[in-house]
Amino acid sequence: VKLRNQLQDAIDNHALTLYYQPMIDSRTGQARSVEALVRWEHPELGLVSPADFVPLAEETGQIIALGEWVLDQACRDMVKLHAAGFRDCSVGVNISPVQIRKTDFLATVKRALGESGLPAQALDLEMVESAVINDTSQVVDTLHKLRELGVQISIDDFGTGFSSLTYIKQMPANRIKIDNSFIKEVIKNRSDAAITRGVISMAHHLSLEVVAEGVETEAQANFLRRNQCDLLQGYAFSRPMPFEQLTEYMNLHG
Ligand code: G
Ligand code: G
Ligand code: MN
Ligand code: NA
Repeated sequence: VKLRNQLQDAIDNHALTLYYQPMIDSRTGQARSVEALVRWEHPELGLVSPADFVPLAEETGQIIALGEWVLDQACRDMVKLHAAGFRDCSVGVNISPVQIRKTDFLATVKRALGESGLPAQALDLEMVESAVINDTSQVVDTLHKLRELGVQISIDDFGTGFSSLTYIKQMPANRIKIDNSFIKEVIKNRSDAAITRGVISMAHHLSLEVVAEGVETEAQANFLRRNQCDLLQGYAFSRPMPFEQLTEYMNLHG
């Protein structure tokens, strides 16, 4: 209860902040997308990871207000980045299944785009496959309407959880993000290597782009480049950073 009240305070008083992690084009080496990752600047605990409060916020319903703040802030930041000259950069925003199931989600996204002035094409909603489990048709319908607006959709943590290849057929996605659990041992483990290559090939046959997450070493990056993975994200390139640092980073790598 205490954490729940504190989280409400944080949402109301903007004690939340967004960090950004670049995704690197494997061919050009340039950053052409960034993922927004929320952090809570807690007065006593310091910087709290979303892994420690997003599940709570999903239980209490606070994820709706939190998610709207994240979406608005990410759009505003990206408009600033575009104004600084990086107009081809898109922003990935993590969307909880709880958010996408709310009937006014489409209106929320439209409002965030309208108020910020960010082109829909520069917004990329990252969601896990399980978001479309259960009330499938209504969610899939919302996803199609988002795509019609020009918004991009990424399937996050691909290959984990209760995933099924049925969802990849139903979700009107542009991109797949291969979960970092496959990338971790991709050099050492033949199964992980085979799965990663297979997912890249399957995605390309479905006309989807592929992002590898959790790329920590040059050897992993080389493996992924060799196998035509489109975008690389991970500590090998950059840790998530505050927006002020992102502008500097983009001046060097954008
Ligand atoms: O960087 P990291 O520790 O930030 O993220 C931990 C987890 O929290 C990841 O699964 C990530 O997808 C999730 N996450 C990060 N930011 C957000 C957000 O703004 N909304 C939601 N729903 N999840 C987020
Ligand atoms: O679930 P999602 O893919 O949105 O979350 C991304 C998570 O991966 C975040 O917690 C982010 O901080 C973390 N992350 C980003 N790069 C790396 C990396 O190179 N290695 C590891 N272990 N985690 C990473
Ligand atoms: Mn993500
Ligand atoms: Na992931």
